[in-house]
Amino acid sequence: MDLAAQLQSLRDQGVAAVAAAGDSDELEVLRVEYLGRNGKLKALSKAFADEPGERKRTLGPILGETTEALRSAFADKMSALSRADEEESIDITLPRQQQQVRGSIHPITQVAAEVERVFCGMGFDVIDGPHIEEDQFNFSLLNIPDDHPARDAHDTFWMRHGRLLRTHTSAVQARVYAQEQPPLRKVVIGKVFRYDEVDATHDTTFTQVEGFLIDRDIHAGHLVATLKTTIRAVLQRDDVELRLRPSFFPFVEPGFEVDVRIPGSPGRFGQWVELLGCGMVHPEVLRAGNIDPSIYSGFAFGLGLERLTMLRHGIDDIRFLNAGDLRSLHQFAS
Ligand code: FA5
Repeated sequence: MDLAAQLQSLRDQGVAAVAAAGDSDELEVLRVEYLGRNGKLKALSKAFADEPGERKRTLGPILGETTEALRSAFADKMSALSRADEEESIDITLPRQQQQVRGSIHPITQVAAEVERVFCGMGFDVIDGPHIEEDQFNFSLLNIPDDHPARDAHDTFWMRHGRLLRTHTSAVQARVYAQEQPPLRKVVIGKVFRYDEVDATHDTTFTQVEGFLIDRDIHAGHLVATLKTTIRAVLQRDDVELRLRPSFFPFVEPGFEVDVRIPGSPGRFGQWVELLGCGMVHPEVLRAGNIDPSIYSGFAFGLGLERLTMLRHGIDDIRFLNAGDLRSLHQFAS
């Protein structure tokens, strides 16, 4: 076969082989075979060099075309293979990406923020206290000595060294009275723990809002006005009714329980619902904190935040709030 025919056949074979290459490894082997330093094209180029001058004029363009055809066949195949590699890196067998679920603020946290906002507006400081409390702050400094029957209503989880999970946020009152002198205006929002039977309005872990104000000439009118302002602002309605019932708490005198009702509301909230305990801080409690009750007086209250949240959103079972069911909680996303 003369050189022109050999070049022709090298071109056809090479272009076909390159087109059939399955991956870049196979292509590299072909590149060495055809275009390498000792490859087939090099061998024919040497044969071309041995041709006489006038044959070179005819064969030159054929050699050029063959070289060009092979090179561009390799270049095209190389880019086709790398495109395919990129496409393959998307694994269509993987499960589709989950839709991004946006979290939302828990309804209790939302109402807590609202309560804080209202109290800050009335000049109260927001403070905190420990969940694991000492007996003296939870009980004895609040006029509940060791043998007092009021302890029975506050059964809780006890730890060593007389520590307990606090049963009410009133413990923070005792802590503040032991450290600070009036005027005092504080609000505490935090978890409390009790051995209570769980039902639609009771849980064993719940949240209380404790507020207290100690100053000169403070009377029950200030207490009632503060409660009305707060409850109506948080529930965002002016028609909420409040009812005070005389009640006993060893750390206040007089003491009250406050029920609320939303007139015309269907179900539980059209009826009176107990929301909080309150009263004028007992002189013994002030004295235990070295605050002189002949100069200062004050009020305190402890409100169930879950119950306030239930009123705010018309939720009729407290267990809903801690059930962690996102489908229901998302209804209250703000
Ligand atoms: C107290 O805890 C007193 N420390 C409140 C207080 C503070 C009185 C300051 C006077 C002065 P009581 O046990 O009633 O009181 O609880 C207060 C409120 O917490 C209740 O009105 C209710 O709204 C809520 N609460 C009480 N027990 C539970 C419970 N098991 N689950 C959910 N909320 C509760």
